[in-house]
Amino acid sequence: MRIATFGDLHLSHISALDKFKGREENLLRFDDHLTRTHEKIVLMGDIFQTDYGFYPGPRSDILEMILNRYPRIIRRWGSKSCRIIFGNHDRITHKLLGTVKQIQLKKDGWRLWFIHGHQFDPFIGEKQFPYLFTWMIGGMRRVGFRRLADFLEGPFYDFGQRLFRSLTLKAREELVDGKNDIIIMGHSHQTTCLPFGKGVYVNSGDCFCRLMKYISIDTFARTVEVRAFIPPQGHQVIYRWPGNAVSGPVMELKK
Ligand SMILES: [Mn+2]
Repeated sequence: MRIATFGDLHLSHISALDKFKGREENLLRFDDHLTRTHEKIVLMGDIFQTDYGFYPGPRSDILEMILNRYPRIIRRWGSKSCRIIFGNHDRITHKLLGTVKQIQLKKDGWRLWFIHGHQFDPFIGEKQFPYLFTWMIGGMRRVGFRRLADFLEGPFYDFGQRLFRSLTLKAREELVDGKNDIIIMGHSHQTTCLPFGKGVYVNSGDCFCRLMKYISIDTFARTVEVRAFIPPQGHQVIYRWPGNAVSGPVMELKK
């Protein structure tokens, strides 16, 4: 089975806050490509930024506004071949849309575990206080401090994720124990493909208009690739497992 996964789109309810800028066409084109080349699609969480409302915390009215901004792709994501995992920014979709915490799959003798990964982040976990921080960043964007907000959500966040490597450490523990063969996470925004033991931990990182990254898993051929989508129907391999490696120019420089 060929499975495509991606996440951390952070779709938001108004343009000023939406890093995807409401460009639904890009998502539809991306979906055309993925569904043409894969049998199953898994969305890895933080698809919806539900906590950028006027007061802190996740909000169902905000979610509804986001769903109304992206009606066609939301309809496609509701199809049988697509599953959605929730992240820390869209936990409320568990109740409201029936998204799941994780997927454990056994296919062609391979054990795969899909989970957003905030559960292993010491700063977030299941706690509520990070909503306040996120909401403040949303507030900064509203009042025009976009560059400060970008810094906090970009380099500052990256630094913390690299320093603590908590998702990587969790994945390593699970893989070295031999409990899983492939672990797929999101959340860290760090594009990753790290072999541990006989398995591999992969993370496609974030996914924005200018650089739409995804993971392509083939359980029959037993390969995992981290790819960048090249519209309309192409892709570039960033990492491949087993094997290496970065191939071609590093797309991330274009970001
Ligand atoms: Mn997250």
